[in-house]
Amino acid sequence: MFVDLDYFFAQVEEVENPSVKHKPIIVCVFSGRGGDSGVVSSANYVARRYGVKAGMPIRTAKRILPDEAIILPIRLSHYSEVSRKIMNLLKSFGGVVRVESIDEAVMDVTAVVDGDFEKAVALAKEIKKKIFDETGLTCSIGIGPNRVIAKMAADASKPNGLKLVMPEEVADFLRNQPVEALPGIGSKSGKILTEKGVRNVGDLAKLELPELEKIFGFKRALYFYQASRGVLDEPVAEKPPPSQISKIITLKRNTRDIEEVMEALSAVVEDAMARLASSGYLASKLGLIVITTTLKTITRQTEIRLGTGLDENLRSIRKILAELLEEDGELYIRRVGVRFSELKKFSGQSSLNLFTES
Ligand code: TTP
Ligand code: MG
Ligand code: MG
Repeated sequence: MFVDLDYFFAQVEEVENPSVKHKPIIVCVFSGRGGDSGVVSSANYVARRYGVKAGMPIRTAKRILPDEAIILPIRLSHYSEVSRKIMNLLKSFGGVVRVESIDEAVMDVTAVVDGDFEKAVALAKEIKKKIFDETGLTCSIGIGPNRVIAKMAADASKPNGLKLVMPEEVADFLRNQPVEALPGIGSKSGKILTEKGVRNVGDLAKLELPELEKIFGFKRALYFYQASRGVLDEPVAEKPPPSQISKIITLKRNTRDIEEVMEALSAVVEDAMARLASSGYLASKLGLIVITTTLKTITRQTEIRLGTGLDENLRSIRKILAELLEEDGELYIRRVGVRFSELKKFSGQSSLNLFTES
């Protein structure tokens, strides 16, 4: 079973402010280099009707959207919190849950439904209702004999969809899908294939392994070979725990002004904390990463209490940074980041306090 939230970031904004519901909504990542520089992160389906999509420059989106469009800055730590809540709901239904990204998860529910696809459909309906009741968000769920088919079924059912592809329907389902619908085929591979006259998955499934290997190398060729025939049967396994979570950015200009660096770091720490929280881990070490104008990398870390809040983490980072600057009067910083490490699993209670306590 594959679960993907519909227009996730934009839908969170919509649900929290229903008055914007029927308007085009785009959530943007402003680059911080001024004006409208940056890209679209998520657009609701109203905005998509105008051709707005993720990855598009904000300027382009503004040009094609009407005046009443709602343009919002990304709130990643908030979406991560919503995501974590939803992933925990999914885990409460049993089965193996592998979180694939902030808005998608693949679940092996074979044992939960005794291998019965109709029961899986009933379970998916329950899951959709639970997510909606708890968060107000819709998602799309695909069900199939393996994860590739389940993901494609979810994509094909969007938005607010539910689609089952039975084992005996796999060949028909795949035949007429465009090759780009196959997970892992991006626009680049898609283009190479189209140029060879391979337009849909049915065409792809006619190619033999050696032929694919010449174009894509063995590993990808084998994946395309199996996936296009609907026979990819990787088991669903939970992800191994991360060993660290880090985030690094380039400063707007080179500097050794502590206030300037700390201002940039506050968003960096917040973002890393959001990812830490949504991963379900707490850190006992926090490190500062500094890349100087001479391209030297300096890392230095400190112990922190499990579950420290944003302000406290910023104080720790500031202290390390002040020491570095004091030790070396020639140090000018070009890039800066933070790293949480020595992670420990935490379970149950909300980590909301991670963002609010001081
Ligand atoms: P997706 O699931 O790819 O997209 P979506 O949820 O916005 O829309 P859909 O209904 O088609 O599933 O990505 C999940 C979130 O990840 C998305 O809301 C925003 C973020 N994202 C980006 O920031 N940049 C991107 O290029 C993409 C594709 C997604
Ligand atoms: Mg989505
Ligand atoms: Mg997704």
